[in-house]
Amino acid sequence: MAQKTSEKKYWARSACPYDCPDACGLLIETDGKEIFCVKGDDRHPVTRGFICQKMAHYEQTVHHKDRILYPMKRTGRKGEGAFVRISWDEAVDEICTRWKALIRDYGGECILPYSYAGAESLIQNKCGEGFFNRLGASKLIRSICSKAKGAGFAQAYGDTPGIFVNDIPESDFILIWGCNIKATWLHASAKVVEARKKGSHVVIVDTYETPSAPLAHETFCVRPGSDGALALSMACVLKAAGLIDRDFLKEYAPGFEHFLDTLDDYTPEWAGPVTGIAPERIRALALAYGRAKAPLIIFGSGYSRHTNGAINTRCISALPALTGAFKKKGGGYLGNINSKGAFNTDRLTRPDWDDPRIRSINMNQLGQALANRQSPVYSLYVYNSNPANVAPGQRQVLEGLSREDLFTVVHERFMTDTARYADILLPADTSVEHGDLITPYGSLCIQAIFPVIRPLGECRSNWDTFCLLAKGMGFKEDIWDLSNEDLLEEMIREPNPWRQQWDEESREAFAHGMGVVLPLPDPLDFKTENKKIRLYTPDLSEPVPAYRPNKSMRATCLGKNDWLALVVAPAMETLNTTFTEREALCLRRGEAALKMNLKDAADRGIKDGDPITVYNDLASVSLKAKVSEKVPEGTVVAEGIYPTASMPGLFGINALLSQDLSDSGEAATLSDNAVKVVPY
Ligand SMILES: Nc1nc2c(c(=O)[nH]1)N[C@H]1C(S)=C(S)[C@@H](COP(=O)(O)OP(=O)(O)OC[C@H]3O[C@@H](n4cnc5c(=O)[nH]c(N)nc54)[C@H](O)[C@@H]3O)O[C@H]1N2
Ligand SMILES: Nc1nc2c(c(=O)[nH]1)N[C@H]1C(S)=C(S)[C@@H](COP(=O)(O)OP(=O)(O)OC[C@H]3O[C@@H](n4cnc5c(=O)[nH]c(N)nc54)[C@H](O)[C@@H]3O)O[C@H]1N2
Ligand code: SF4
Ligand SMILES: [Mo]
Repeated sequence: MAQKTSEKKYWARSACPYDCPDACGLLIETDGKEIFCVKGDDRHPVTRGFICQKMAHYEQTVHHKDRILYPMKRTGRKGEGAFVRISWDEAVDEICTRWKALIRDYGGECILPYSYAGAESLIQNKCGEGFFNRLGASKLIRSICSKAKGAGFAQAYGDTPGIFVNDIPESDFILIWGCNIKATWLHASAKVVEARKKGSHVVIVDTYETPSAPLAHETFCVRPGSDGALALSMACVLKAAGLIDRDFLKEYAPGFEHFLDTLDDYTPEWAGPVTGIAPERIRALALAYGRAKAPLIIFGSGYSRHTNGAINTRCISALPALTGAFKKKGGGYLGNINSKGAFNTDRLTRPDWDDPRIRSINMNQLGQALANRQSPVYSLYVYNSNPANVAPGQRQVLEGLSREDLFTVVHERFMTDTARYADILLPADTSVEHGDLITPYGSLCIQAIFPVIRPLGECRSNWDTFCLLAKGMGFKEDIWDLSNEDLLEEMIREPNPWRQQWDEESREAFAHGMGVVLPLPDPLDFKTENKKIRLYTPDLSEPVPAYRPNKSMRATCLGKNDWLALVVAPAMETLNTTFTEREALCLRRGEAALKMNLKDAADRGIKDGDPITVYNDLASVSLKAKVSEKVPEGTVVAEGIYPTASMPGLFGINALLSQDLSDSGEAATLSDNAVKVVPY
């Protein structure tokens, strides 16, 4: 990096656009051409000047030697990664010529877009949906992350967001459920630390003792997917101890008696063997929760990535209703936030161009979709995602991506596993090279970001790329003439009822790129049709929250055979496969490993550090064993996602994950798989 004189440098305001609930405010040192240094924006109302290790050296990502800077065309085998540089004109011409022929011969449905939250910022995240609706392509059901949790919340609370993250310290009892909060929600974890200093009691419910464990007084390790049983058993204890707030329920949860009537069977003695937690601990947890003044549950999504993820969400989220926890500041729940309503996203997703006759394909079943010979996918366009690595059923995904008759286009910043399979590779820019809107899923603090530097090489934002492709396809609508920055300006200018509640000062601050908190809803204004919590919903197949065992529980059969329940969890140093270009972070993360209990390892003749084979009916994966008392018997944990080339065998951990979907929400069931483990 060239040395610049300090007079030419200045600090530009920005925010983190990655798939993380925090959406930290950033200050970027730049000369307008390069970025030199990144730090937290201390004027950001939520994230207040500190950021994680991943973004602390964002300049190393932006100016990484491996950035894809030009369009390229494949010269080698699919998957090999050999490409030659071409121009944008050639790239667009080739894509559009192929697509026009495919649409003529097979219809638009043979083209499939694939994207998730590589950029979580609103424009880059959503704009492809409008383009592909216009194209008449197959629709993608984007449910790899938290849609089971979303479906469970929708059934119980609608869009009720819960408390503001800055109010965590108001709670005197915090239950962190299925979330490695220190890794994945840094600023909520900082607030938990603050709460603890003020005397709050902190408990974690997870499948193993995560790196967040030191934040809590106690961790409860549940058998994967048994959370519904734990929650219902807590409810049973609350009822028996007279800790149910019936006045609250009468006012806010009509029909609640039907739910209360089912609770007596869920005793801690029943839940003990199901959850793996001793009955007396369940009883103590329930009593402490029920006696707290403002108990708070912080929801991750980990517990919901199971075949019973949605109903378990209903079970857990019933607890704050039973105790009337919403009445006290800091009480209730956190984890159902959506700030995207602050903008009109229709202009990005274009529901008016959506043809309901066109099929939808679930992103968690990409392998199956690419193997379907009845109505084949002949072209795949990937942006904002790395499905070769992150999607379940990796073996079938890679087989599909290898198909010679599949025309694959990948718009990427780095040579990911997926990019290696591209026929045409397009260069994507980073968040300092374009403007966008930051609408986090962890707080209601939104922000507009503006370009800090010009795009490097010939990189283009997602929006600018779709505009080029639209022109190549001959689309005539005026919208394709808007630049990324024009579109941003229009979206900021467009009136919106939520943002209109701001005073003039907030509006000004927002227009100037500051993070500004949206007006917070009244915690008792439940965002359902009748404004009530739904503990009893006769029109659902499960009218009240109930315990339904998940798939891995049935396979492992409560530890009676040698199957183990496989949980996939996030790594502290990386964000899914984002940031895996950063050598220092990867070194800190270490090699791919499977965490397993001492006894499970000994039973199989495995010692810490041994090479092992982990397998099921889907695939066989080579890993290192990390023997640890932090993982309970019967459960094994794989933290992080590793580039397949770095794995000792042919596949990564996702080859062991099935393409099964959750009970509601059509979500991934990433942590609901059983495996056998043997020495290599
Ligand atoms: N450093 C870092 N930050 C990230 C990410 C990352 O990969 N790394 N990922 C980002 C993404 S995509 C997301 S969605 C967010 C939020 O990610 P979330 O999924 O909401 O939260 P995590 O912290 O990943 O929660 C996963 C935890 O759930 C646990 N778990 C799995 N199954 C069960 C179960 O059955 N019961 C219970 N109680 N626990 C279970 C796992 O052991 C793990 O500790 O984080 C984002 N932030
Ligand atoms: N084993 C295992 N599997 C998992 C998970 C896990 O914890 N363990 N987590 C699951 C979860 S919660 C999720 S959300 C998914 C995440 O799956 P993905 O959303 O696919 O996440 P990433 O692997 O981070 O890939 C995002 C890609 O987008 C690219 N990108 C970033 N910005 C832009 C941009 O502006 N334009 C374009 N075109 N590309 C951009 C990045 O370079 C990166 O390669 O993975 C799921 N799979
Ligand atoms: S990844 Fe998350 S914690 Fe790190 S800077 Fe971005 S928003 Fe903040
Ligand atoms: Mo996610």
